[in-house]
Amino acid sequence: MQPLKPIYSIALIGFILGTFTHISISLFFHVELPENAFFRLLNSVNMDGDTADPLRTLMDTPAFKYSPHGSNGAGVHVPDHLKNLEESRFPENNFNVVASEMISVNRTLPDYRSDACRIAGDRINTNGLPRASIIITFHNEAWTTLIRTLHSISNRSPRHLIEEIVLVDDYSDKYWLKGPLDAYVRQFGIPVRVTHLPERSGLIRARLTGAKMAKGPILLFLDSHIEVSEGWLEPLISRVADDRTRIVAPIIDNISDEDFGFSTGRIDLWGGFSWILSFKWFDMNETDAQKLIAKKAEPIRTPTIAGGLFAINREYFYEMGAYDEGMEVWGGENIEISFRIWMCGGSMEIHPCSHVGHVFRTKTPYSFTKEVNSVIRRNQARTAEVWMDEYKEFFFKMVPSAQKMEIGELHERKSLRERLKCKSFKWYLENVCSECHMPSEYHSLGAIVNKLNGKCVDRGNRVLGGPPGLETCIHSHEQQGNQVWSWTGNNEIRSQNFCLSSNGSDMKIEVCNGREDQKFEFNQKTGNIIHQTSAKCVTAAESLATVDECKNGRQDQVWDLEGLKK
Ligand code: UD2
Ligand code: MN
Repeated sequence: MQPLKPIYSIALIGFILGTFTHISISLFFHVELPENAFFRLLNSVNMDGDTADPLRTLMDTPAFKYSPHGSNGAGVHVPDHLKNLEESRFPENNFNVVASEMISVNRTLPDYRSDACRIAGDRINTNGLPRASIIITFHNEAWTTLIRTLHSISNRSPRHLIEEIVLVDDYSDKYWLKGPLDAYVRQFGIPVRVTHLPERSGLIRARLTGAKMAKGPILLFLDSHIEVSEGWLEPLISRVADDRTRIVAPIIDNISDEDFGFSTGRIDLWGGFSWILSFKWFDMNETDAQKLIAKKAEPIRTPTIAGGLFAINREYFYEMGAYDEGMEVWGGENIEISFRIWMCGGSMEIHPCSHVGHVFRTKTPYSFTKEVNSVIRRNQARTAEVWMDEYKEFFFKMVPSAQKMEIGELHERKSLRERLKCKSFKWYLENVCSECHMPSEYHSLGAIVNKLNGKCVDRGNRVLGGPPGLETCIHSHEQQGNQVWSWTGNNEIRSQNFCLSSNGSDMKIEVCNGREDQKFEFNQKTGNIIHQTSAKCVTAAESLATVDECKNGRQDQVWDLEGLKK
């Protein structure tokens, strides 16, 4: 082991003294510790028992704020002796909290904007712009991710554009998110107001509480584990200031849940939704992508937003019915606000010049009062009932259990829709979401049942490009989604983005592409499904559907299309 250089030894001693005796070591604010010194420091912390607390104390020391790990958005390598800790603490937040604790809460990030965006950003006259109240709700967020969220906002936003940061603690049970947090946030030049909710409200109601506290003319909602990058704020505010009915979201970049490396998100994506009403990214078509490349700094119109990060005019937020207070905990509110804003006269866009990183994780770490899926489904069912007209059937066919669920009073939301004179869901599908996977015209919706063996066409575990399966029909079961097909107005047989297709000798499940080999006609008299280009009939084999020459009276070529409109 090499001896420490004097400067680092001094820093280290100051560091430890600062940790345990709370002596200010502001002298060392800008000391960057080399890697081995930093690890020695971590080693010096007693790793027995509750290791979280000494590490967290460490986080509070000014020197920690300048840890070199993760600088410039890099991922971190957790040293071997911390591997067990890394693994055992992962479930706390379903991300690598040990990696997060190694990274400075003030870490640097590159400027992720394109040249065009930088030029456009410089042209925004921020003096006349309205101020935003930033609203962040959290339930048991990790200390370092929450604190880094605040530092990144404070470090990379023009101060005069922020009215305040409103933090809503949604009934966390970690003590450091109470008093220590209240004390910590006083250091920012920005007023940070913290409220601790007396009961678990869920993110939707917690955001409503935050919005009520907010004083700025613009509300800017963020998640509690994000990092903003240079120039993120100006385009969001200026677009909302130009048109108060616009909701503007940033590009959501990825902060790895494994090593906290920051990587930019794709800009050629827009937001849609699936038949089960979850948010879904869609690839931009070639023409739009070309246009985007040509006008690099232009916002992208999006039918839905991911939900966590967006700016909205505060008065407009309330005029449009804020959020549905009947929704619980998590999920569904993003699709609800998207349908509502568009159908009731507003618009939504993603600004490619605003980059905000977010820690995406594979599952939610929260305790839900009820079973998690049923909470989300209930929220989605409320959205379907209020906003989707007859198209709600797509959701209820996919998720039959939601139909029988108690979903609460809808009167208020339905009268909101009337009061705002909102357009129909069909209008939304035709004018806003025409490239989404839900057909605005369709002849049937539901199972496709064979007369001979009573089995249902199933996309189940079939691989793309493989033949469609024929399986025992499943009724009111969650897997039923695999047997829900729509014979659409343009003669596809579609299940979400999957279409039946044929080359005239067998059948395949493909991604829908609008081409002729994906077109079928249904003959209501004979019950035949006829492939248009080959004029062959869809025919049941043992466990899959194929095509064969049509013959009168062949029961394996007779089908029943559930939900056929006569
Ligand atoms: C996405 C959205 C999220 C929200 C969610 C659907 C992004 C980046 N994130 O999932 O904002 O729209 O979809 O509901 O678009 N929280 C509470 N109380 C709770 C549960 C969560 O305050 O009971 C907080 C949580 O600490 C976080 C925010 O709500 O700050 C969103 O939760 P998430 O990060 O678990 O959601 P995410 O990003 O998976
Ligand atoms: Mn999140």
